[in-house]
Amino acid sequence: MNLHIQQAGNITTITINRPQALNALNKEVLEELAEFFNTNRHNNAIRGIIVTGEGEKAFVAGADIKELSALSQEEALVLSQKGHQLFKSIEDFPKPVLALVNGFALGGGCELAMACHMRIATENAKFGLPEVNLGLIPGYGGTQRLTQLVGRPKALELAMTGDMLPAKEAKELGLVNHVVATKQEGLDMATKMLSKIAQKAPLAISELIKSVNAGFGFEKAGYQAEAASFAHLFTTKDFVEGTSAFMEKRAPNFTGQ
Ligand code: CO8
Repeated sequence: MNLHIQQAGNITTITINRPQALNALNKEVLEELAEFFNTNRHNNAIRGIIVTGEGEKAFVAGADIKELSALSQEEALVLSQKGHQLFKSIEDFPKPVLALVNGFALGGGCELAMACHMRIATENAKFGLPEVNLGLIPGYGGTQRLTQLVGRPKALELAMTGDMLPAKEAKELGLVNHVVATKQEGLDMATKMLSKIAQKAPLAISELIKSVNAGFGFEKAGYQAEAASFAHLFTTKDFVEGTSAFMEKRAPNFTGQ
């Protein structure tokens, strides 16, 4: 198991537990998350969920780059579409899902945090979509959700530069709800907020989530375009160069091929 799942009263905490790879999302993590969110959609014992990463250094440092580097275009398309479905099932989950972002939330990690309904970040958290450093673009809905959250110019700036955004700046942009000093403080705040929501009418909360999401059009072309472009880039030399450079711990030399 790559997920550590704890139940305290009616609140469930899911901790992604691959600290040796900064909690990067490999296929197993994605499958375990899908299993949890599909199985517990109608579980009345759960009234709120906290998603976090093991340790203090990373929430999730992205998709697992070693795994990505071996994928074909077809496999990348399938994985991206599966990721879209999983992240949509989190976004549409009928109970509040809150990301407690403790450190790096990069690439797929930032995309996971953005698919949650709310985000609390520790002061050391850093958000970013650095896929361009690998010759890629975000493949788990980041082009759509970052744009929804911070607007087109800032989303394009962040995704084109690959820069990391510190927690306080992320809050100023509306990417983060609250910034706290420590992970424990974040857990306390998240628990308090979810406990308050748990006292409201559950059907009203689920209809609220449904209504807010209905305005954002998952069925529109953006997600499909993202998956197609993401997969197309797997056929390029720059993708091979970008992922090789990461694994060899050196700067990439891109040629536009
Ligand atoms: N995947 C796999 N392993 C990783 C990842 C990752 N994303 N991030 C870190 N690791 C590993 C490192 O390789 C290293 O392993 P080892 O000790 O065996 O060398 C270990 O974690 C610790 O990392 P570092 O030594 O690099 O730690 P630093 O403190 O020096 O740096 C950083 C921390 C800045 C976070 C750095 O690790 C980094 O840049 N990581 C990659 C970030 C990134 O590019 N993320 C985006 C990935 S692409 C993506 O998410 C696409 C999403 C869409 C997917 C759709 C799928 C179809």
